Amino acid sequence: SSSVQKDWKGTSFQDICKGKGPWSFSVSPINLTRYHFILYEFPVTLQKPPKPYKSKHVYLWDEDHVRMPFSENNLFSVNENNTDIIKERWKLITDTLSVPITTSEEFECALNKYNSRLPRFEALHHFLNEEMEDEESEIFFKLILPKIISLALKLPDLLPNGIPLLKKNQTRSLSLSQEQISCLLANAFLCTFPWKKTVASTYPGINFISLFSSFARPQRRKCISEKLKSICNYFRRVTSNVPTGVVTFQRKMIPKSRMPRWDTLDNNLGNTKVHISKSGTIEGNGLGCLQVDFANKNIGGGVLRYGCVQEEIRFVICPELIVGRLFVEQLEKGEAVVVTGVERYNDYSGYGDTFEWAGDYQDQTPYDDYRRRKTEICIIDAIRFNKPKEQFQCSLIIRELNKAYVGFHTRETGNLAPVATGNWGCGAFNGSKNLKTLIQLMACSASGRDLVYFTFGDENLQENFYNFYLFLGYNQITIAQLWNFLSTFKSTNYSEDKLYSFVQQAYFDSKKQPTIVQFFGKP
Ligand code: AR6
Repeated sequence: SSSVQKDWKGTSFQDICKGKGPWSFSVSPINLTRYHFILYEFPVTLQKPPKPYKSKHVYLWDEDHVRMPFSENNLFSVNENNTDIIKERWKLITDTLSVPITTSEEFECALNKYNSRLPRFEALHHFLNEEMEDEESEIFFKLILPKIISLALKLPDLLPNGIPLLKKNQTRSLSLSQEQISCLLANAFLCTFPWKKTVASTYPGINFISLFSSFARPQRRKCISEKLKSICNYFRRVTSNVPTGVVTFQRKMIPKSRMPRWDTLDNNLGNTKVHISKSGTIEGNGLGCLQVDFANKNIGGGVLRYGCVQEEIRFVICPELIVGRLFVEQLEKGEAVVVTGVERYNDYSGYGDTFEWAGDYQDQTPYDDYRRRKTEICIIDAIRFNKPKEQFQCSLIIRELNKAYVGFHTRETGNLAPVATGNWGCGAFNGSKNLKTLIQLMACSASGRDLVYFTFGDENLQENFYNFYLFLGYNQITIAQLWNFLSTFKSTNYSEDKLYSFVQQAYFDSKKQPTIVQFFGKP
């Protein structure tokens, strides 16, 4: 057989897609309900960008909505002739940005006219003055920046009614057009969002201040330059050709009382199909799947700083994800966000310190009936662990099971896309790969999805996880049984990387018991 050359184990990707290709899975609909906010005129029929929705209900400055830069409540105090004068900040912003900006010093100066106490833009200066060739930086100031500015200033026309916040403990969806997103990101680039005091600290924050000012070590400066190249490419693209699609952010919450009882579920784990691949990436090879983002509870994590691992890279190649930092409040346990429809604009190479922008990327993903790209991203934040054995506490295993479940579960039934994932929580967050493979397999099984797992080059994991999966299937082990074994692991002397052997041993030991009971009879 050809299995010698295969770099995957289990069911082929084609068969996981039931032979119908990756774009045949069901999508969650966009319906006008009180739980789904749609910020453009719905439904969309045109090939043109959807029109912004306008109504008489305008919410630009309150607890339940994003504080909009153009709200008349957005005031700023400026000192003129030694007296403090209160000005409308949007007026100040439009006045300031109508004057041409030709150097990065001028850019910093301009932003200081409507922001107080900004840090120095060391990283941006480095990027524009040292990393970029003179002609590239000329292109930036002559062609790209003016377009970013005029896009940003369209904000009152593109989002006239404001933006509802996706708050803690609520299941709510928000759909925006890609054009509206581009305008919000242009404002983030120009740091126009009011952020001090007015913006609660439970939101990740979207102004690019920290990206422009993170100086630190040269290695990190490099990574920020690569991020800025990607962001500039995104703005170049969306300002030369307005994208016509839409994107949905769905915040999902399942209360504890409605979470699965992991100790009673009798789903057979062998019934979940798995495709385990040592090569490939979630975003590159998990086409059409529910693609997991290894997130921070502040979505995007360090994307606007020097962070440069899985989540940050994903946000940089698909910059529309960054807009979520404006309205997605910090994730709690039992909460996840699913984003549908973002486009990929950038190619990349490397990872972490070696991350580099590798040019423009033309996304070929087809649209769904609602004009979203058929790309679904499941944002779930694992727990960060310090000591390896910590994570085997029952309450923490349950926390991670519930987190994955809320991300994977949907009310839709049948034809669900498989989950495309990998070593969730096992890099920056120090989790155990062996445990996280099983947690994600159990969550897939409970939510009726197959599993596509990228081990990111870990050959042993591909081998061992697959063999363990075969063991589960062969012995018809259920979620509840596996849960019981996992819950006893913490009190053993096994080291964390011997989890699979421990469970196998425990299973065989448990099989021996009935024989002993039969032999001695019941007391
Ligand atoms: N596809 C598949 N697997 C990948 C990919 C990819 N594109 N990229 C990385 N991996 P990590 P965490 C594998 O550290 O531990 C961020 O700052 C690779 O084996 O990004 O959950 C967030 O904002 C890698 O070691 O996720 C959080 O703050 C492993 O996945 C924090 O990191 C874990 O990737 C989350 O850390």
